[in-house]
Amino acid sequence: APQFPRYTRAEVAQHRTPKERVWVTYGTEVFDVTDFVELHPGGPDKILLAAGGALEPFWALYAVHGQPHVLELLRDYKVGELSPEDAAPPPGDTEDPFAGDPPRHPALRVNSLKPFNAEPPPELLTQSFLTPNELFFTRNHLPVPAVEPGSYRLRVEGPGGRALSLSLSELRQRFPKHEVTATLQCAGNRRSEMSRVRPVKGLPWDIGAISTARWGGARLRDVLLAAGVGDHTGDGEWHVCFEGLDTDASGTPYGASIPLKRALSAEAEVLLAYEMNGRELPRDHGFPVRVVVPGVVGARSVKWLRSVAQKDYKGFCPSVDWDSVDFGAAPAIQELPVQSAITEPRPGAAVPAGELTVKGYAWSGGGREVIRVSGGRRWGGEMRYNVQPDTVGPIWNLRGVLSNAWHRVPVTVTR
Ligand code: HEM
Ligand code: MTE
Ligand code: MO
Repeated sequence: APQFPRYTRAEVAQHRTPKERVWVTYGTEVFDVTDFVELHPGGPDKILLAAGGALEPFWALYAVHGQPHVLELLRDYKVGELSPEDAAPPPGDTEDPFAGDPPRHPALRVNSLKPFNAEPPPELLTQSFLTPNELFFTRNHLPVPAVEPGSYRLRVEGPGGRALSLSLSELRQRFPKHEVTATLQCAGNRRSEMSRVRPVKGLPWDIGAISTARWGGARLRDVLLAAGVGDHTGDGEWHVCFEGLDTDASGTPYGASIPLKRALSAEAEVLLAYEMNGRELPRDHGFPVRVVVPGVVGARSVKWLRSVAQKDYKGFCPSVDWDSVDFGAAPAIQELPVQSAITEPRPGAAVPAGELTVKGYAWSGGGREVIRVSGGRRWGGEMRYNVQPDTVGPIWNLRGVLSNAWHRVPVTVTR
């Protein structure tokens, strides 16, 4: 058998483009797949997402690779072995408050590491209708709480001092499981386009702070009714407040609220979810229980849920939510406006003259149906006669939220 040279992971990481040659690892072996990039059945852009690192996290998501002929093909490109000290990942730092955060998928585009905020690459966002859990965008304000599922309790406060304390198994057993396919979008999605008009505050999200999953859990309505919360309060100023287990340095938890009317509505399908795409909720997305409010700004879908309480008006609910902060005395953002964006081709791409396939997503926001998506001179979604604005200028705001103008992607046409 031939003797292969040894390389460190850092050396492999220097090979990320066809110019530097494209290297990847699989197990403890190193491959130079530069000459396969253009031949890849899944497209050259996708293989390049793994360039300079391990294939396993990507192949785990795209099962077509689990066939013998794929490994055989890879064998032809072997150029080395990983050096022994690099075969295992480095140990974690224990002083760091974020040291207990979970491992993440290398394809995620990180906007902030601590706290962790990241979005899927556009090409993978539209590879499937349901976003794989590992690629679902993540918006954390604080370290991820470590929750022991056996001792977890959810506190549900009803009127007149009544309260319910539910274990995870009680939540699963006492209430029927309900499933909802819902898209979550951060109010700051596409903020970076607003910053190009004039600088704004907040994380520089590209078009990926939006993802879709099939959520499973108890209906919030059922749990509230069991705690004695009912429709008797009318629809005045009543809200339901949610608190997370993630607290800041002063001990204040992340929190948000929705109107009681929506919380009790069977049609609104608000969930206390413990499953995401048929699996246990991942730690980054709120393990063991999170709220999912379909059609409403992501900030209301509180993760690592510790309490639900009915309050007589919104002022009593905690609010440390900086990416959808209230505009003065105006009511907080709830339903989101119509949104769409192009995921392929990418800005700056060279494309052949002639017909071109464009991929993207379109979403109605408030849970209404999509009527049409217009292409040609513009890319815009139209939902129940609610259309996207053509430019960012008139909707620009200091917080950089609700950025939903027509998405423009400049490309170079080659011949
Ligand atoms: C399909 C090889 C990396 C995504 C395939 C197929 C092969 C292949 C042989 C066709 C399988 C079949 O249908 O029999 C490779 C090799 C890679 C690599 C050798 C690395 C050296 C990646 C990466 C991604 C990816 C990093 C994702 C980020 C896909 C997808 C398909 C595919 C989505 C299915 C295409 C379709 O049918 O739509 N790949 N792949 N591949 N690959 Fe890869
Ligand atoms: N819940 C808690 N407890 N802590 C948080 O930081 N972020 C919110 C919301 N729920 C947050 C939270 C925001 S602003 C968004 S957009 C969504 O979670 C993102 O959900 P995801 O990370 O599962 O995509
Ligand atoms: Mo958000």
